[in-house]
Amino acid sequence: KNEQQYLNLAQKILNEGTLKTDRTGTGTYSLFGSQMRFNLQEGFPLLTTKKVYFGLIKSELLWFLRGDNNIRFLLQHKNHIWDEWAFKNWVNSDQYDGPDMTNFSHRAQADEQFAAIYQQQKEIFIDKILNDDDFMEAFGYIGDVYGKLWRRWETKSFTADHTTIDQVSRLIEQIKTTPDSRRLILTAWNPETTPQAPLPSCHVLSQFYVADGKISLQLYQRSGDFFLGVPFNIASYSLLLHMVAAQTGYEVGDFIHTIGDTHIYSNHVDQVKEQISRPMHDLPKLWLNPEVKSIFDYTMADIKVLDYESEPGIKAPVAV
Ligand code: DHF
Ligand code: TMP
Repeated sequence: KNEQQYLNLAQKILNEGTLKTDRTGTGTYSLFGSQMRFNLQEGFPLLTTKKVYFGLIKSELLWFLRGDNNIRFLLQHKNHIWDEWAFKNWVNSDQYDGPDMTNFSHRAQADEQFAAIYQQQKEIFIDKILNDDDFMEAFGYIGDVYGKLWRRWETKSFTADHTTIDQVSRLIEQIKTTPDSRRLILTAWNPETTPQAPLPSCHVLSQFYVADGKISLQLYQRSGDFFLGVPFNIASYSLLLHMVAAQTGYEVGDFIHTIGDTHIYSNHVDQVKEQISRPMHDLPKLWLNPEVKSIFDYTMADIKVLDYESEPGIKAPVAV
C-alpha cells in the first residue's frame, strides 16, 4: 500500500535519525536523502492514519497556480497555514507598536498568558490583511517563493523591461508538444531573491516525465517536516500531477517524493508514534471537473476527494 511507505519512513527516522539542532530551536530527528513513490493509479495519497484537511491543500495549490504570494487569498479561504510567516514580517518591522512578540512561537507554547496576547495580535493582523489594502500590500507577502516563481519569475537582472516568465504555461505547452523532453522542469528557487523570503521554498524543483501514456512527477524537497508539512506536500503535488495530466491528456503515473533533510521535530515524536500504531483505510479517489479547460481555471468546487475515510486528526505545534 502507498501509505505504508510514509509509515515505514516515519519509523526509520525515529530509529535511525540523528538528533540535530535546527533553525527553529526545537530539535529534530533527521535523515538526509529519502524517497517515497506513490502510484496514483492505486488511489489518491491523502493519508488515512490521521485526518488531513484537503480543503487547505486545495486552496494553497490554487493560490500557487494564481501566481499569488500574498496570504490574503488564503485568509479569504479560511486557510491559516502561512499566517505565522507573514506575521513575523509585521512584528519585526518598525511599524509594529504592539506588545513584544520576540520569539512568539516558543513563548506561546510555554506561557498561557503570553499565548492569549499573541492570539490577540494575530487576530488583529489577520483582520488588517483582509480589510486594509495598504497593510496587505506592506505585510501580506511571503516573498519570492512558489506561486510568484511559478507564474511571474522576474528576469530583472538581465533585462531592463522586467519581463516575467510563466513557468506553468510553458510546462503545459512543452508537455503537449514534446512529451519525451527531459527538460520538463518547474523551479521554485531563485538564488537572487529566494534566500531573503521569510521561509525560503521547501519544495525546490519538480520534474515531469511522460511514458506509456502516463505522466509522472518527481519533487525534490530540500527540507521536510515529516509530521506536519509532508502529508500536505504529498497530497498537494499529487493533486498538481492530476491537474497537469487532465490538461495534457495523459493518465496519472507515479508521484515520486524525494526529500533532503527529512525530519521529525522532537515535539512531534509522541504524535508520530500514535499515528504509526493506527490502522490504515483504503485511499480515497480524486475527482476533477472534466469541463475545466485550463489548469488556471480550477476552483474549489472543481476538485473533490471521494470516499475519504480516516482516523481522527492529531494536533502538533508548528515550528516557526
Ligand atoms: N514550517 C514548519 N516548521 N513545518 C511545516 O510543515 C511548515 N509548513 C508550511 C510553512 N512553514 C512550515 C506551510 N504548510 C500546517 C500544514 C502545512 C503547512 C503549514 C502548517 C499545519 O499546521 N497543519 C495542521 C492543521 C492546520 C490547521 O488546521 O490550520 C495539521 O494538523 O495538519
Ligand atoms: P527550514 O527553512 O529551516 O528548512 O524550515 C522549514 C521547515 O518547514 C522545515 O521543518 C520543513 C517545513 N516545511 C515542509 O515540510 N513543507 C512545506 O511545504 C513547507 C513550506 C515547510
